[in-house]
Amino acid sequence: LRLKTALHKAIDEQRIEVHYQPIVDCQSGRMVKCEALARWHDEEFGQVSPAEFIAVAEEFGLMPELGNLILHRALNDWKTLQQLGFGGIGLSINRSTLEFVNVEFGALKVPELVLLYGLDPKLITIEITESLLMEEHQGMRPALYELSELGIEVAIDDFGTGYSSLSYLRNFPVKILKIDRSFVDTMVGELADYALVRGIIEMAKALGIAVVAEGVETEQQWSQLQQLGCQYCQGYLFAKAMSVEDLQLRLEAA
Ligand code: G
Ligand code: G
Ligand code: MN
Ligand code: NA
Repeated sequence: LRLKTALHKAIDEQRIEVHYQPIVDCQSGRMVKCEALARWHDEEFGQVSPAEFIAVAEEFGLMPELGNLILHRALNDWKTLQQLGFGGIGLSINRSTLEFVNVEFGALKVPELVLLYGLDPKLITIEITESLLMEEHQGMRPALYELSELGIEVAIDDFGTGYSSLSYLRNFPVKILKIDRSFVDTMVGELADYALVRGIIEMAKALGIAVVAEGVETEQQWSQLQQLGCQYCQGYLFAKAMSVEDLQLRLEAA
């Protein structure tokens, strides 16, 4: 597969970039953290979506290297921002199944790296998907508890799209739910989706879990989410993912 070969080369040459999308507090509208999103521009294939190249990396065993590269990039960028005086912004990092299941390369390294880069673990969030909890991989539970004991928060990404068993919200140290953007897309107008979003927010509140609404694109969505008591929003209404240089300019201008 040519894409695999190109990806392997890009990883070796460290040509995978990381962009950052702001997550804002619904009360103040201020950026409180950013989600790290991997970006790959290849000469031959052009801009390849992370959904695609991460799947390729997983299939061909390139995930440990790719995951580590992304992790180092993001933590290093955050260290730089901290040195520039922007130390209060949180960083949310996606970790895929294989990065968690393979303990040797996986989650156990995150706490060590966070400390190595001199970052406050309380500023770090690890995003995982529901399927990861459903499958009950060995080593998953201790890995998540190790994160949370250090103060790193665990977020469930794309919440509502998977096979949502609510029991894992009790059984795992989950601090944040990210409502999938497919619900936010249609919550204005579709009563069922509005009710679903409201239900998720209320349930999370009862469990002491914070909610991030993803894919917020309109003022109307934002004001409804504020009224429902959603804590955080993320989406093009606020900003798209940007390079660390652009993020720095944005922080300096604020
Ligand atoms: O940035 P974009 O919306 O195109 O991301 C598409 C998908 O790729 C999302 O599901 C996102 O979670 C995933 N993704 C982006 N960056 C990373 C990453 O660094 N690691 C993992 N595991 N997934 C990522
Ligand atoms: O699966 P995950 O939530 O990690 O992926 C986030 C993806 O959603 C990224 O690819 C990001 O670029 C995309 N995204 C973020 N905000 C918006 C938005 O407001 N609208 C749309 N359509 N996509 C968004
Ligand atoms: Mn995510
Ligand atoms: Na998501």
